[in-house]
Amino acid sequence: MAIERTFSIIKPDAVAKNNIGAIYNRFETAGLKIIASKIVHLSKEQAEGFYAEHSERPFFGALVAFMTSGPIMVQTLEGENAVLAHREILGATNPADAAPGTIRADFAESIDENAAHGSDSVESAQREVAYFFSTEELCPRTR
Ligand code: IDP
Repeated sequence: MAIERTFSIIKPDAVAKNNIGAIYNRFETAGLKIIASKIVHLSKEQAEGFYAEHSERPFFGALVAFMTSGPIMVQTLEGENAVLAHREILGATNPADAAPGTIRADFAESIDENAAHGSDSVESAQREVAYFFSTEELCPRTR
């Protein structure tokens, strides 16, 4: 099993509903370790940059408006096969399709406001971690 890092966002809807702790509990129960964490309120430019790959999609404007509508929690998670392990506990993009017991099934209302983000590959994770955290801010577990 490879030890990987992945990037996670608790989106404005879940932060507004005070679900940060409940979602962190899901990470820790799944064996994912939080090695960096902060609360931030994205600017329009930051949100557009983060989601640049979706810039031609019809929902891009709504996605940027939502992601800048309030604070988000961003974190780097570390663990065995962390990218896939995190995506599994996150559930499908549309909460209506998300498996019971997943974060999006339990905390999200709609595909537009779906509670959380998780990197979809090791390569995406590297880019996304670096978008928010410097190397000095990452605190790997030594015990
Ligand atoms: P993911 O977050 O599950 O990786 P992506 O396809 O990368 O899904 O889409 C990024 C985000 O864009 C989604 O989490 C969701 O908030 C939003 N999104 C994706 N598809 C749609 C859609 O069809 N309508 C509205 N928003 C969407």
